Parts: sequence; C-alpha cells; structure tokens
Amino acid sequence: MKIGIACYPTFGGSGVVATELGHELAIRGHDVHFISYALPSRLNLFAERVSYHEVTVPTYPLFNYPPYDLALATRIVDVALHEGLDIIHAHYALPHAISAHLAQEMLLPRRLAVVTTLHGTDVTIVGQDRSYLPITRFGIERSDAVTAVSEYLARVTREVFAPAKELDVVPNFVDPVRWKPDHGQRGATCFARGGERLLLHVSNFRPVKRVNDVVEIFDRIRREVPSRLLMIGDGPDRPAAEELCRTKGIAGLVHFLGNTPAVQEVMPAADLYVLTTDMESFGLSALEAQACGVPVLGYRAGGLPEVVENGTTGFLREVGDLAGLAADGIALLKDEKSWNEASRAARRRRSRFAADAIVGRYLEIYERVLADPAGGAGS
Ligand code: GMT
Repeated sequence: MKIGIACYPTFGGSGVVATELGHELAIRGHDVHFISYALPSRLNLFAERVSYHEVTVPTYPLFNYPPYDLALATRIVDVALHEGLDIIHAHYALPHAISAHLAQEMLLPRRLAVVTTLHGTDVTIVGQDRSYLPITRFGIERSDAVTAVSEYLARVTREVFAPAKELDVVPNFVDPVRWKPDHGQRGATCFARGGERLLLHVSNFRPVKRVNDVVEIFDRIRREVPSRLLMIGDGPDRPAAEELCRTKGIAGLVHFLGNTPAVQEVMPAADLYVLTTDMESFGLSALEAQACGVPVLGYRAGGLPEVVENGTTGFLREVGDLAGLAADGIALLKDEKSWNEASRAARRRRSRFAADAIVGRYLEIYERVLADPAGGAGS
C-alpha cells in the first residue's frame, strides 16, 4: 500500500505514535509518506520506503492567521497524485482529519481513503471547545474509519460527539527491542550519584500534565530515600515547576533536560516513572517506561489504568493524592524484592502492546476501507 501520514512533528505522543507506525509499515513493505510542517522528531529519513513532504504555508498581508489546514490539504493532494497514495492516515483530529477530507474531495473521482486516529486532547480538550466541536465531529464522521487509542477515549468520543460512526480501539504499541531494561547504565550514573535513586517524568509540560505534582511527589520521596528527579520535555508549565523546585530548596536535585530525543537512553536508568496527568487518554511514555522495566506512579484517570496495572506494574491513585503516590513510591524503593517484582511485571506488560499485533490491526482497517466500494467520498 501507499500510505500518507499527516501528523504533528513535535515531541508529543501523537506525532511519536504516527512516526513509529510509519516506520513499522515501511518495514512491512509499504511506502510511507509523512506530511507535516517540520520533520517529525523521531523520523528516520534513512529508512527504506519512508519519505517526508514538508508543508509550507505562504504568508500574505491579509493572512493574520496563515491557513495551515488549506496548505496541508493541498500538499496531501499533491503527494496523493504524484506518489499514488491509497490512504491518508490523519493523526490527531484537528486539523489533520479536516485537511484529509478536503484533499479527498479535491481528488474526486480519484479515490483517497481517510483514516483518522484520535489521540487525546483532540477529543478531551480542543474538540470540546465550542469553536471546534462541530468541525471535530465533522472530521470524525467524514473519515472512512476512525480509531481511538484507548477504550476510555472511545467512550468520551461517543459521549461528547455522538458521532454517526463506529470507532475502532487500537492501542499504542512499543518496540521491545529499543525500549528495554538496562538498569544502572550510563544515564543513571550521569544524574544519580552514590546510591541515589532516579525518578523520571517526560511530557510537554502542559497544564493537563500537572507537573508540579511530580515535583511534590519527588520532594516527599527524596526525604525518605536519597534520590534525584529528571524532567524531560518543555512547555508552558516548566517555569512554574522550576520555581517550585527553587522554593523548596531542591533545585540541585531536579534536572530539567528540555526536549531531548535521548529519552530512550535515559528511561531504562530510572527507578520510577511519574506521570501525573489528570486525563491521559493512553500514556505512551508510561508504556515505554514499563517496557524498560520501570514501575509507574500515576493517577487513576483517563486511559492510564488500561496501560498500568495498579499494584502490579506500578501504583495508581485518585487525582491529587500526592501523599498516597509518594508513600507507594517510598515503599517500592525501600523494598528491593517488591521493586524487582514490579519491574519484571512492568516489562511483561509489553506483550499486550506488541507492535506486530497493533500494526496488523491498522493494516486490517486500511484493507477494510479500501475494500468498501461505498468509501472514498467520505460519506
Ligand atoms: O492529546 C495530547 O495532549 C497530545 C497528544 C500528543 O500529541 O502528545 O498526546 C495524546 O496522545 C498520545 C499518543 O496516543 C497519548 O499517549 C497521550 O496519552 C495523549 N495525551 C493526553 O491524552 C493528554
């Protein structure tokens, strides 16, 4: 198949999932064309059958808001015609599903199937804004197939949009060869010294991630167990988290690394992964942590309970229960046997999210929509 992938190029999960999926499809012999405004952060351009097509958005004095969605639709049409795309897979509803639908209409009577994957805030935050709700529903309904990354997200999508569309739940996946345990490797010795334990958080530092909760939990843990905290990523709440560390006098123990692509190297070195989002549709980073044998502390909210097995691969508490999560973390770090058991269980969890099975489900969906003679007009 010839598959186009429209996604965000940033470090966020939707772009990462889109990129990993594209690589896996290419390995399986499909031609994959990424279409975005910048090179996706994890994209390997040296991989066979993978190409990248940049969207440029010309400006004009009248354009107070340069229309990226129109430039994207135009680029999709261009790539579809010149590379012979069968399918465009839109990751994150806005604007990708809308641009994909527009491209589909522009190409008629030539067929271009549209598959949309809903990732999270495209439904739970952005899509629920009254300014965007009707067009998000439109994008969902006009796609030939729509997938959601968790049962939770599918449920919210049905509740909020009541779309005249079936949803397929296709969870995210993890590559167990790249994400594997390597405890005590260089990443740990760089940051945690002399027997200190290492806590890790990775996110885009948006309000939904509650990054100050990570700092609060760490502050309680480090009083009992000598440890350090690594904060990877960047976003609007990073300054507040840095300020909180200074106020608490723990700035020397907390390392803010920014948007480093080296997560894969650091992750296996962590003793605990902390993800305090109050509404995580899936929590890809928690899955990657578990694949590295790192137990997870997080909130019992959104789709995280579908990824983390409470009491087995980590601990989940009600949103805001900082003391509870800190107590769980302290207990785990103080008891080597319990930590080892949790680490082994976390690693085993990857089998539920194996790339082969999940990529196979996307391929089945692609085949289903291409075989549907009623498809193609987006109806
Ligand atoms: O929805 C977002 O906030 C952005 C999105 C992203 O691009 O980072 O993250 C979502 O998609 C990921 C990949 O499917 C999921 O693992 C994240 O849980 C989800 N984020 C949220 O729901 C907050």
